[in-house]
Amino acid sequence: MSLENTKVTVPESTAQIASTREIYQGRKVVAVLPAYNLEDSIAELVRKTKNYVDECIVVADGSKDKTGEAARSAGAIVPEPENVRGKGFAVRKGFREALRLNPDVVVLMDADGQHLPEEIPQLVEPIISEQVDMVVGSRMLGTLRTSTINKFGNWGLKIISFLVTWKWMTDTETGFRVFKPDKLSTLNLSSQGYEIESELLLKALHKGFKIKEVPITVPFAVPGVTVWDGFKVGWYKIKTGLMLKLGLEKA
Ligand SMILES: Nc1nc2c(ncn2[C@@H]2O[C@H](COP(=O)(O)OP(=O)(O)OP(=O)(O)O)[C@@H](O)[C@H]2O)c(=O)[nH]1
Ligand SMILES: [Mg+2]
Repeated sequence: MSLENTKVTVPESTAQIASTREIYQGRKVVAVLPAYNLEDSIAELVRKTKNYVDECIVVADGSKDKTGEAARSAGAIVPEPENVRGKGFAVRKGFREALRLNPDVVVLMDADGQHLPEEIPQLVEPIISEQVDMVVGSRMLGTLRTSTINKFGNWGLKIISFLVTWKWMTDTETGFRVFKPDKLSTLNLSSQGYEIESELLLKALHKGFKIKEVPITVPFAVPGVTVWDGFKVGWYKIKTGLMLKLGLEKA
């Protein structure tokens, strides 16, 4: 073998990753990824995500396949999965696990490939440089790829959110969000299913979090939520929005 062939070259992407991470200024960034039946793709996503965070927590609860094992062997922290379904349950469990690690920043990201790990730094940046409390990855400011019915549903949910909060957000249903841990830990969260996105936003707004929206790219559509899920989320927003206003629900 010639020396030429054994020469180690640093791939440009590695150098780029290192320079992107300079944005963190040494802060500890922990990601939480709820993952349901993703055993074929989760390892690759964990490897990519670990380029941009210090720890990657995969919550595989409810999965019928080997998502947890696959994530763990790729280097993720996987809290022992329970046989409980629901994105909200998984997200809350992931947050509890993340907060135990004393992070400076907590990233919440979908694990089905619809969120790009390489976009994590641009969502973390406002937490560090602008001292905001929560960053919301907006598919409407960036690129949204989902079914027409889901796009329609997203609009409806956005309008309901506006009516109950009187604050205009371009994307109220996104699952890509970044938090300051000391703020996140004050939220009283109890959602079991897809209402978790609404609960996080309604309660953060109610508590007066400083929030910034940043464009994100959704590279492809993956069937996830159903029309029925959309109705349940809409009803949750109306109910919780009013209860928060009347002081009957703790933010
Ligand atoms: N552990 C766990 N994760 C879940 C569960 N339900 C959804 N997830 C994960 O939560 C993330 C978002 O769920 P999706 O079903 O894709 O919902 P969505 O992206 O809001 O909906 P679409 O716009 O239709 O893709 C994905 O990473 C899922 O794997 C669940 O019951 N348990
Ligand atoms: Mg999805």
